[in-house]
Amino acid sequence: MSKLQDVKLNVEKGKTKLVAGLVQEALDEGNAPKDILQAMVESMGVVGDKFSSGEIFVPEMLIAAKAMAKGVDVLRPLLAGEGTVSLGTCIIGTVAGDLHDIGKNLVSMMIESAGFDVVDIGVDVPAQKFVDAIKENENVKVVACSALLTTTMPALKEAVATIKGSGLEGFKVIVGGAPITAEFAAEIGADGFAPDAGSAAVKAKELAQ
Ligand code: B1M
Repeated sequence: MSKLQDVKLNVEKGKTKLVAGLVQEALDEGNAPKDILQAMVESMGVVGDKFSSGEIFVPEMLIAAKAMAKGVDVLRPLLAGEGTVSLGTCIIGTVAGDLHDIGKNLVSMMIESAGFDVVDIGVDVPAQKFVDAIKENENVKVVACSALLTTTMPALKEAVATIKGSGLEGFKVIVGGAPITAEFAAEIGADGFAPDAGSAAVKAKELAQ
């Protein structure tokens, strides 16, 4: 079995103690960090499918997420760049009612590597907390809101409306997450949408200029 396959299987099985070491071994074998990340993202797809079919339950999903986080920790220094000039501050969070943070953390990492100072306000973030964070931080250029559940799409809409209705200016709002489409983003008044972490960083840079 290839090391990449090994990483994939152990993330799926939620082997939190093994994954970091296996990711390091996959790197040592010459696999590119982005390919290892992609393998782990695919594992989460398998985990999601198993959850949908009733083969596994929330605790198994949670432990797989923890295993992936261990692997991402090993990749972080390799995926994140060493931006020297700041493009401004990016506030990022997952909207109210939503506890998913792996995707948000990857987006945060890529936006940081694109040259922003990232202020991560976490998960289950009420709309007003995004506004408070914009007020509390200097030079905010981008506000990034993540939503991973179809049931939290209304909370994303509320977050965008609250931020836009706050009267604060000088930044753009980007949105994303598995159930979010460009159409929905436009409909709720977001300035930008990105389907994945890499394109979120490109979009943030584009909008901040
Ligand atoms: Co949940 N969960 N979960 N879950 N979970 C999903 C999302 C689900 C698709 C699984 C399934 O049924 N197949 C499903 C949602 C279905 C739907 O909405 N229609 C689901 C469900 C139902 C639930 C619960 C309701 C289950 C329950 O309790 N009965 C519950 C809700 C809890 C809550 O949030 N209130 C729940 C709980 C959990 C755990 C806590 C156990 C755990 C999360 C742990 C954590 O994040 N720390 C979990 C997990 C792990 C998953 C799956 C398996 C994996 C999510 C993930 O990390 N994916 C997921 C199934 C799946 O994704 N196939 C699932 C990998 C990640 C890299 O991808 O998050 O999509 P993603 O992020 C991508 C893009 O979306 C994008 O870039 C990222 C990287 O490229 N992106 C952005 C994300 N944010 C962005 C922001 C941007 C731009 C792009 O701009 C700002």
